[in-house]
Amino acid sequence: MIKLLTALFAFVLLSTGVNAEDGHNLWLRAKSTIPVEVRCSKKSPTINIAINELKNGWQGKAGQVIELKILKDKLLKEDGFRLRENSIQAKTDAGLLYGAFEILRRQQTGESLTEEVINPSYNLRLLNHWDNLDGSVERGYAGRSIFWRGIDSLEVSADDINLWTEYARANASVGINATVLNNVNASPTVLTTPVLERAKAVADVLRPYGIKTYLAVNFASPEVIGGLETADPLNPEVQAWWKEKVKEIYDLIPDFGGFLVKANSEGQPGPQNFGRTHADGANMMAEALEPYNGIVMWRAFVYDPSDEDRAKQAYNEFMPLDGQFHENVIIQVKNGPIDFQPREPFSPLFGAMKQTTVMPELQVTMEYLGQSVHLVFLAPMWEEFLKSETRQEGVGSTVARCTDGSLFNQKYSAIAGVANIGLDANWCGHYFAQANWYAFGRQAWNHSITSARIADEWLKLTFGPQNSDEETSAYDLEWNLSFLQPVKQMMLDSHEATVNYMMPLGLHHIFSAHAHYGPGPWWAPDGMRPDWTPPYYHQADSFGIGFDRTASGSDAISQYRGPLASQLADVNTCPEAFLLWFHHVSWDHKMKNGRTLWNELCYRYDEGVKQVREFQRIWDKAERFVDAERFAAIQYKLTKHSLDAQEWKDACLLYFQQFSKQPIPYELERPLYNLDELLERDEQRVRQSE
Ligand code: GCW
Repeated sequence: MIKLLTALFAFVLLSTGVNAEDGHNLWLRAKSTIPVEVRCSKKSPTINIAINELKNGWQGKAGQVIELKILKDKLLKEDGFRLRENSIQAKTDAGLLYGAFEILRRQQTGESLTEEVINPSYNLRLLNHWDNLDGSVERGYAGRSIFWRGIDSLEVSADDINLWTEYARANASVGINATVLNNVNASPTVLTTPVLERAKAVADVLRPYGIKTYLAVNFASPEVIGGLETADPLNPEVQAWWKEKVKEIYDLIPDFGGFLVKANSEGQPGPQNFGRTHADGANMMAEALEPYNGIVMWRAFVYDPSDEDRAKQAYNEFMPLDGQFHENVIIQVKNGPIDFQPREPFSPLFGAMKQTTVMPELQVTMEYLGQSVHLVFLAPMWEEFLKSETRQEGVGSTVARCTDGSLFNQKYSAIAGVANIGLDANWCGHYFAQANWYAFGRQAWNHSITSARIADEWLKLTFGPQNSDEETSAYDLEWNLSFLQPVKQMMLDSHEATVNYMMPLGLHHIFSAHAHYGPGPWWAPDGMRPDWTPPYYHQADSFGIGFDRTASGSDAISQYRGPLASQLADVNTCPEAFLLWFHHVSWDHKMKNGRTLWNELCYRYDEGVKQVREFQRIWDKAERFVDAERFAAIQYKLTKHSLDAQEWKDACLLYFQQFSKQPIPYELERPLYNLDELLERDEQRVRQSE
């Protein structure tokens, strides 16, 4: 009987090629491997890891000898490497590790290996964890923190070490080399000695994987935990306090990276509390860190409930300070001028601050994109952003080139992603959200890589057949055609689909309440800050819809460079994807395809819903290629995703229809909900969350 069962089991395995998986191995699933000999004359913990990865993952020629070599080479940047058939050469140990992961990825994805030099686009490729010391994660949708579980629970367990090692390995495999362990809404407690000791334990695990540790700090720390009467950056006692604290950190973590600071933003303390500027505050910290080569990443995410358009405020605040920051200060700017919306134009600070190092901040966790429920591949959104033409230094001065050091003379170049990682077995809440962690790493390493290539790699590594036997080549072919191609297309379409059913044509921030999940174009409780309510952003009225950011409105367009500004300012040349971001447009405005704005809006929302229904179909057809566990979980989420898309469409169209007073084009599907029902449902949700 047992024999029979085993045979049956083996048959099922062979015929489907899929084992049950919980996703914990990410894109690093175990593969059948082939022996290889790896040589290196230098020894180090990092090189050991590289050697072991090659030995445990080799799928190239049997019996091949690979040589790892450290050498000086003008063509190689710090973490870069040169690949040859029989060797990996690099300037640093980490470079060898990245080279090892590159070879293995190519073997597993079937990409060829020619001799080439591969350098990273940014020196600093970091994750920002919004993890609180109590173990909760702000805007986290994948369980609790992997680093913290409360200040009464700071001892380090063997499980911690295992998990941090897996985390480090996953990051190194995509080139991420830095991490901020805690929330930008930082508790001052993070700088107390017991907490720093736990940070040291994390740093010790991450170090061999080439990853440096950073902390987010609270500007008021000298007052709150240091017992000083002030945190004024120009006060000598405050300066001495920071120097002392920095020394304590470096005694524990000799390669500590530096600080990330959210100051004078959303209620956080900052130098302005003492009548000082952001430059005064950042420079004071930079001076403390400078002797150790540490850096300060100072966030530009600032806005107040004033009469000024929120989209303009970061630029207004920071542009006058250009040139005043120390060399080891980097201004961290969110990709768009508002806040990680499904689609935003790039922030005008990119390329404009020419004497200051500026780094993009992307959000990997999907606060505004369906969280861990919707299936959204973010690479196309980031690709669009990185390729945006700022026109600051003529054609070709894309955001990528304005930040990677190729246009401006800068010592550091950096890019950050707000992590989507938690204690969930699959790390990210949604299996497809793993692709966004992967994509962030790949784009930070190579900002010119296409989203299609990233999706291709990720799908092969995450869902591909694990067995490379000759006999299974028919299966591989089938897999390529019937799984890889359609599922890849689904990923590539998923961001645009989300924009369609949530906020097409430049609409933004029309979420209900502070959960930032469901639709709430109506949401504006009495007494709420207007810039936290959707009507502030969509401005719908009987004439039309959209935020007038031209010279007759808030004039935010003037913050963009000449030729781009004039293109955006003209309603006829402004890209339609940003139409309602920059213009208040009449319901009857003629779109490029001849439809009226109202009709086009209806078509877009409808299209978004149809796209998600198509994703369900694609996934159902993929069933035979995926293990039951992952298949069912994704299928389940897609059902909810579809329902949500429908709700978004009905809520927005029925609400805006009160202003347009026009019918939804009759050829389109009718709403399935009515507005009162949706309002009632929303109210209930808001009440529950309070
Ligand atoms: O996107 C908003 C979030 C806040 C976040 C803030 C920020 C960490 O809603 O939760 O706070 O941005 O980026 O500082």
